[in-house]
Amino acid sequence: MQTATHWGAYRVETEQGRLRAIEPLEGDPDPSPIGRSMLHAVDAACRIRRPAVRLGYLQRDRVPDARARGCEPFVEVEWDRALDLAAGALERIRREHGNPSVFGGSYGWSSAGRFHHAQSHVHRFLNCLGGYTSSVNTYSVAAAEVITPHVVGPLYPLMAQMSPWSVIAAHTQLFVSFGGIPLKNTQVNSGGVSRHETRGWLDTCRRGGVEFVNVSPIRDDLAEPPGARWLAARPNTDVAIMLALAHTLWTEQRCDREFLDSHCVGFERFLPYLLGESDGQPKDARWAAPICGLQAGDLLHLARSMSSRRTLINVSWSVQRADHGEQPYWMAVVLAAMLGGIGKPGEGFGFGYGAVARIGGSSRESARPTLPQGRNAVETFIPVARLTDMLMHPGEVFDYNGRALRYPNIELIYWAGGNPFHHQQDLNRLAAAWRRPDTIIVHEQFWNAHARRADIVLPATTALEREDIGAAAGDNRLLVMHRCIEPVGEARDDFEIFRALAQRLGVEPDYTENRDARQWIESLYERCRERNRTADIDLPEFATFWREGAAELPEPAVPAIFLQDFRLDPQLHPLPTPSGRIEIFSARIAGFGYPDCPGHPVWLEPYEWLGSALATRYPLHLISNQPATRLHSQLDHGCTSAASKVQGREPLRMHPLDAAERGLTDGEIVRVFNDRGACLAGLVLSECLRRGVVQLATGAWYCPLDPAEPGSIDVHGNPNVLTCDRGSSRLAQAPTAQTTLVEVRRWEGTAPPVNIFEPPA
Ligand SMILES: Nc1nc2c(c(=O)[nH]1)N[C@H]1C(S)=C(S)[C@@H](COP(=O)(O)OP(=O)(O)OC[C@H]3O[C@@H](n4cnc5c(=O)[nH]c(N)nc54)[C@H](O)[C@@H]3O)O[C@H]1N2
Ligand SMILES: Nc1nc2c(c(=O)[nH]1)N[C@H]1C(S)=C(S)[C@@H](COP(=O)(O)OP(=O)(O)OC[C@H]3O[C@@H](n4cnc5c(=O)[nH]c(N)nc54)[C@H](O)[C@@H]3O)O[C@H]1N2
Ligand SMILES: [Mo]
Repeated sequence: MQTATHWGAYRVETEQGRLRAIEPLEGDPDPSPIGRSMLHAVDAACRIRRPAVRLGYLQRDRVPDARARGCEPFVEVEWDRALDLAAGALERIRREHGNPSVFGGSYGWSSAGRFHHAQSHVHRFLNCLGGYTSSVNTYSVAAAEVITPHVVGPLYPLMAQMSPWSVIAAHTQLFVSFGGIPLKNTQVNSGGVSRHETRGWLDTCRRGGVEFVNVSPIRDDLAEPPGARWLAARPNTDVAIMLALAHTLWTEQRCDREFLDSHCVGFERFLPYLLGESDGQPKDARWAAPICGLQAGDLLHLARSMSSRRTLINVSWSVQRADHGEQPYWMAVVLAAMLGGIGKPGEGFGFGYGAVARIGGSSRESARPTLPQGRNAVETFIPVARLTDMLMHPGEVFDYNGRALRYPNIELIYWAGGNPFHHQQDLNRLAAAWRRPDTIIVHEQFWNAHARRADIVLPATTALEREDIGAAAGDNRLLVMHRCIEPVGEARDDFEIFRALAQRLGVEPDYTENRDARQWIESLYERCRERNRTADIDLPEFATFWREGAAELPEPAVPAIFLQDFRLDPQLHPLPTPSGRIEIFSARIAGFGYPDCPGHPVWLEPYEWLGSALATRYPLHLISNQPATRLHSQLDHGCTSAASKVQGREPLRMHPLDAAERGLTDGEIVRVFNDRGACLAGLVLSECLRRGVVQLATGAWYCPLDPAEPGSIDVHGNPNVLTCDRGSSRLAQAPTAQTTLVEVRRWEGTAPPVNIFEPPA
């Protein structure tokens, strides 16, 4: 038997109905160690085995107190009782407050598998009931998603067209990456990855002589190939660096002025800013050096190397997960335009090489099976990271991408397949806001912080307990996912839970279309096969696919060169921007009149950073990046993640000299804090960090010492008790997790136990 996960494909062996072994599927050159965690995680003590309802919610006729959410014991109930309660709440709240009062954004990665995709089922189910308040954009790339359509075109089509590694290996001479190419992240791909190839491609690049420059606060963001040049920049200062490079290109006549004329608009509106004619400050290397903490000479040298080699500029997704995160993406495009290599093989810009496995992979655009979600009759939405603001400020107006929107009044939250108590910034603020709605319904597999803060908890199966199809954009393989074991406890598929609710609410035929899960899987496959046939791609019929376990999609015959058509003929192949060209100045954005996102890229100080006054109190910049040992909060209780912990806490990396200044030693428990919150972590000393920067990956299950006390210290090491919940700008309102200052001190005395992996009372 086999299964597919976001971190790879695995062969599964069972014995008497229990998992015996999970091994990477043959043919994967670089499988992920995250897979090892699955074996014992699936039926760990923290697995949710039965439906459960918060005590106060069951007794709400007597004690109607939503404030007790997260602090009260749960009562296990029969499925029928739980479903009646959930259906009753959906019925009552929609009647009393209308469908916009139901929040069904349900953001999150859920599990791989095209049919049992929990978030899609939430949407489909709520659409059958007349709709819900939704969310737009992602935590991953929200600022990029909103800025790039104004500048070069919609983000996802652009990323799908980016040149594959084979082109880079053959043509690029200098690969300059802001935020590195962290191989830890290429373990993962949304929807799955059948072969991990990035490490191999980086080695091919090395053998081909590609030089790498890593502009990042952390050296091992580009550990392979070895020998990359490290420019240890202060976090959130990438735009200042890029401006200085641009200034050098211009003043040393290293610009491609022809390309700026023929393929871009608005350079003349940007130039006075670059040269300081509009504000008295030239954005030269001498100006940038003290901002970014690099030598002016290094910046001049880099600009000269970039203009004399075939250069690719890559910006990691993390770079835009920050205050004014729109700017580095815009400015990277402007810098690449000034170099003039856009559309030539191995030159120009790239977004997110190293963010996930698929970027730089070679695949032909073709259909994958997808569950139709129906139409949402409610128009109310929020930019995804404005979750807490929405709950705190119903009725308030806010800006988003040229529009004034109003936060709805939310009375019911429905969530399946995501963990806001992992992903949202400033968890203390979220915890307070979470007490406001009337009802919170969650489908979960494990008793994590999110499940513990629900009223009605419905236990969901894992992918190992159900059949499905594994397939991801950018991956050339469709995989059969077998039902390897019976559901643990009384867990049910999300689909079956919604079917039972739909039946109670009179919309079962709309939701199921009279198909069971196997019939759905077959029909999604056949629809995908049909759509591929119109593109001359042949897939086997379903029975053959199921028997053989996999189907291959063809790779493109010739690797695509990113934006080559546009380069060759911008009239015939215009970009999908207002002018059809690269917008160095955007009249549309300028027309919005946002001081935090004007008409061309600019350096704007983040609300907190190492150059701000706050750094005297909180002198360390916290990077809360993606964890190497798990997917976000998923499998934090598995062996791979557990092995990385220090005294049971999430590891916090710090430069040895910063530790010495504070009298801290490797391996001890420290308290990380700022005005928003505090957590414990286990100290790891490393010279891979720039001084003044500490790193604590996301995903340790949030475990406040006293959940009833607002702002109680998290004893496990979740960085989102420290991050700030502010939008990147009025344009994108994107999350800004990477803009965070903290201080670190020794934790005196015995550290409180981490009991989050035991089920709640
Ligand atoms: N500080 C900081 N915060 C961040 C980030 C950062 O870099 N720094 N990164 C952000 C980014 S980019 C992202 S994408 C988000 C990720 O945030 P999420 O996607 O919300 O994180 P996950 O831990 O993957 O949560 C998925 C949840 O779904 C559950 N689940 C899995 N499969 C199923 C299923 O089939 N059914 C049901 N019902 N549940 C299922 C899992 O148990 C898990 O609790 O975090 C964001 N938060
Ligand atoms: N193993 C694993 N892989 C994953 C995930 C996971 O949870 N686990 N999550 C996946 C998801 S959802 C996403 S969105 C992608 C995210 O992909 P990214 O956003 O690229 O990932 P991060 O690890 O957050 O950041 C990469 C590096 O950027 C650097 N960095 C941070 N801030 C700055 C800055 O201001 N300037 C510069 N120059 N560098 C900076 C940090 O040192 C960090 O290590 O990863 C995916 N891959
Ligand atoms: Mo993400």
